[in-house]
Amino acid sequence: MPCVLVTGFDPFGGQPVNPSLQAVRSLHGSTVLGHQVIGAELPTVFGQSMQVLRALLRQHRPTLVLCTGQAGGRAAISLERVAINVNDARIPDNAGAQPVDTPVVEHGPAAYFTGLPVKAILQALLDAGINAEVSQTAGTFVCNHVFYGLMHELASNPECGGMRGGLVHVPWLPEQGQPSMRMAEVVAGLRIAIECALTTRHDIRKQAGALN
Ligand code: PCA
Repeated sequence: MPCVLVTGFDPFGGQPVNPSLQAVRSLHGSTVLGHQVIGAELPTVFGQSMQVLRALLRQHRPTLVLCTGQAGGRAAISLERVAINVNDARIPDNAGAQPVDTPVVEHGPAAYFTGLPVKAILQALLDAGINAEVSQTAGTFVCNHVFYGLMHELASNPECGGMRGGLVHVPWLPEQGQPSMRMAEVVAGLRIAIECALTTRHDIRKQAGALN
């Protein structure tokens, strides 16, 4: 059976939980449109997160890769449009490293666009009544690091030919503070994002505001 790889991060920055990891655990083992969903945990650590992700790509050879992470302060599922070649950490990662103004990939391109059809996913999520937005920045911490690393891998590693992927941020859970989204809604939203990505080859072109 073809598979979809969905990753989440371990808790970081003093938070007791990470909703991305909880959502991924809940999706693990399910089937979406004939694809088995493999949920996996990435460490919130520069460098090591990419080593784990590369090993997962080699092991599972997924059709689609959906990386997810927590974005405190955001109220909506954020469909990230662009990954940039910068590590610039405001806080230490879970191994104590805090790189400032270093490239994710030495001599790599400045940025990669997502491989996900973000406008089509936005429309599908809003149609389902789930708060969603297209985001123009995934930040410069470990999520952007993994997002850029994933897109670089998909673009440059022949073993990853035909794979598509990208990253989405999810809000805090209600118990972490506000703004927040309930876990059931996050999981439903990620499932819709997977379905839409699997069935949409070419993204729709519509101004985000016109989709509300
Ligand atoms: N969010 C962080 C890293 C891990 C996570 O879940 C980020 O947005 O970079």
